[in-house]
Amino acid sequence: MTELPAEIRQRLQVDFHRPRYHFLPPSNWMNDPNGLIQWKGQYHLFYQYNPSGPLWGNIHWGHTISDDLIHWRDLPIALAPTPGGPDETGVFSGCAVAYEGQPVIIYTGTRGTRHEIQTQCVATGTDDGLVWQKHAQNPVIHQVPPEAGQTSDFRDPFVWHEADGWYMVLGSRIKDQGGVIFLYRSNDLINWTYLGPLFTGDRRHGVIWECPNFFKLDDRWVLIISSHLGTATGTVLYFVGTYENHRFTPTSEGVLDFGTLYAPLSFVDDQQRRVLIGWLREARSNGEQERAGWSGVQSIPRLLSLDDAGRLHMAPVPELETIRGAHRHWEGIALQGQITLDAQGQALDIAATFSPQANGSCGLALLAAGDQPERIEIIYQAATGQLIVRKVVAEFGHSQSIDSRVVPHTLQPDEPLRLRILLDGSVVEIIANERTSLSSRLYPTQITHNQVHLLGEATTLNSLDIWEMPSIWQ
Ligand code: DQQ
Repeated sequence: MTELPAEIRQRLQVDFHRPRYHFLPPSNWMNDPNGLIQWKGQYHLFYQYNPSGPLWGNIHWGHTISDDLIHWRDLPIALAPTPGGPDETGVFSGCAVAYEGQPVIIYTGTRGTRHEIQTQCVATGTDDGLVWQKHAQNPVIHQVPPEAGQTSDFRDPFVWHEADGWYMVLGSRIKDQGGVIFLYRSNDLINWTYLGPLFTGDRRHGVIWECPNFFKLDDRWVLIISSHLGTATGTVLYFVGTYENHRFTPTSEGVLDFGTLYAPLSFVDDQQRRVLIGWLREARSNGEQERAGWSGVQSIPRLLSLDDAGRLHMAPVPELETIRGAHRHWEGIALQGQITLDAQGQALDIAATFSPQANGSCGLALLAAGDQPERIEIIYQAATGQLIVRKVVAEFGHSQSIDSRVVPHTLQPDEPLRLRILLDGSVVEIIANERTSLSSRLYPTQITHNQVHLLGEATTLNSLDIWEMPSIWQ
């Protein structure tokens, strides 16, 4: 008998590496978020999904729905490859919009065993958004613009509406140069006119650009791209600038996430909030993913804003606060070394504010167990202006592997360090001062590795709040 999604979730609940309050499918592989839309008041999240196993391949669109961006309900698969169709080897990433009273998905279909033929396709949903009909005229865009100098990377449509019609950006690459975003226009989402490259990168910005997002935020335009480094998936970059005559000119740029978050997708909800969700990649071998039976998690949705310096700010949606459980609070502690806190857990929401002196350092260790080395440390060093994430995991019961990530994070004079950390099984989302994001994964060897240590030298802890987080699936 086929196991129901709820039964699968129940069975895998004993796996303490599985997140409890982040979305992931009942089992198997998930990567990019797709088709984010608020339709008839409900949030729809689609996702790149392999229904046949926990590794990438056989890509469909999975589907889930929510009233609050936190609690999700599993729905049947929305899109599957059609044998002989333009998406016969994969239903790749894309977006969803509302058009003439119907929800419409625009996605990339692939053909060929290496997905080397990539075209853009359209599907229309029923009123409840549950059943999707592929358009008879698919593919609606099939030719890579000649200036690309290649014909195999051309994907991930992101569509928005302007006073004079619909616009689409597509991720691609220019041979021997780097990533490029191509721009199109349409009146009906079916017939598209090519308007030229919106923006072209160079080798510094990666070889292929995937999953573009392009939108106006306040009075500026933001372009987000996932930069594929050629061999493995890479980093998410953003550019802020102006948009005139169908060309984008950046005035500032930054890294959206220094860690495991990739292929994010954003949309505007009925509160006019720009909300972003990203795929939190695993950091373990294929064999381990197969043994676990699942792979891939979506980030907690984040609200986007810009500061005066043209930096992208991100904060978890406030809806997350409504599910917080038991709470502990500390304040006004002069830090001189490690303090083991009377707070434990592998699913926590943490908000901390520190004032380090010029030579100070401060942070937290999570998933720790007494003096054992296994843990993840999140440390700020004031002298170098660096945020350091150091992971130590036991291997084969004795030796340790150490993995450190060091990223720049400069504070203004008198600006405190503000850390928001969402710990959830093997997921660690870290956002410093709402503008430096570093998402990480750590797979503790024991369920008892759940202590929180406060770390610091020459630093005042202004405040620390820790909430235990529940499962969203009960
Ligand atoms: N994942 C999809 C592509 C996209 C990539 C395939 C980014 O559409 O470019 O699963 O992770």
